[in-house]
Formats: sequence, structure tokens, C-alpha cells
Amino acid sequence: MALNRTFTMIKPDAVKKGYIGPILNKINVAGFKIVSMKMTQLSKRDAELFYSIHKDRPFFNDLVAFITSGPIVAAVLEKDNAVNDFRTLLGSTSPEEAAEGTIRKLFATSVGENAVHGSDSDENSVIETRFHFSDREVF
Ligand code: IDP
Ligand code: MG
Repeated sequence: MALNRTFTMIKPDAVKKGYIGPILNKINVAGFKIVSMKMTQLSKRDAELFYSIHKDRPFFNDLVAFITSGPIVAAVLEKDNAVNDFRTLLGSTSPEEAAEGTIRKLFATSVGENAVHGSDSDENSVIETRFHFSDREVF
């Protein structure tokens, strides 16, 4: 898969609040092309695997409960420098620390319920994309 791609999820808090449209608009306006997208809901096992890197963190159980609490929108985005530029568009993990105009500043509720996920490296972008999409679903 090309390295000018990143993986994102609109998390259950943002889906419940009706923010799918506004968040996708921010993503498009920032110059990202959507190359794959689906609405789905993670099982507990899915969530434990997806976030396995955080399994020893104190917030792990809360994170798994939150991310499985409702539907999410998973997508693959394309743009030059996609991983880094998307992390910039997201803002810091906590909305209180996120810069003005970032997705998390605008749409997140708290450090846990922070509206949107973005891959943190090209390697993880590929792993996370393969976790959520089959080859037939990535264009
Ligand atoms: P990131 O999403 O900005 O990369 P990570 O440190 O990779 O942040 O954490 C993954 C996810 O775990 C966060 O997006 C958030 O939903 C949750 N999380 C991170 N830190 C905390 C915390 O201190 N309390 C509760 N949840 C947290
Ligand atoms: Mg992370």
C-alpha cells in the first residue's frame, strides 16, 4: 500500500453526536481524499487487538469499553505526508491541549472520548488498514 495514506476512525462519541458529516468535511477541506470508508462496530476482541499496544496502560479497559460502545466510521485517507498531516489536523490527544481549529478541539469531549483516531506511523497505517479492510475494499 502507498505510504501517502493514513487510517482513521470516527469514534463512537462523535458518531453519537452527529459529527460524521462535519468531521468528513474538515478532512476533505484539509486536502485528504477518502479512498475507503465503512461504518461498523468493534467487538471487545477487535478492540483489544486494535489497541493491544496500550494493554498495560491504566485506561485500557475504559478505552475498550468506549470504542465498542457504538458504531464507528473507519476510513483510509490519501494525501502527501498523510500520517503527519492528519495528526496535525487531529490535534493533541486531549481536547484541552489541542490547538484551535483542530478536529479534537472542535469535536472531542475528553482525553478518552476524543472523536477521531489517526495512525501514528506509516507502518501502523498499513497494519490498521489491513485490520479493518480487505484488499477488495481499499482503492
Ligand atoms: P492518540 O489517539 O492521540 O494517538 P494514544 O496515546 O495512542 O493517543 O491513546 C490511544 C487512545 O486511548 C486515545 O486516543 C484515547 O481515546 C485513549 N486515551 C489515551 N490516553 C488516555 C487517558 O489518559 N485516559 C483515557 N483514555 C486515554
Ligand atoms: Mg496513538
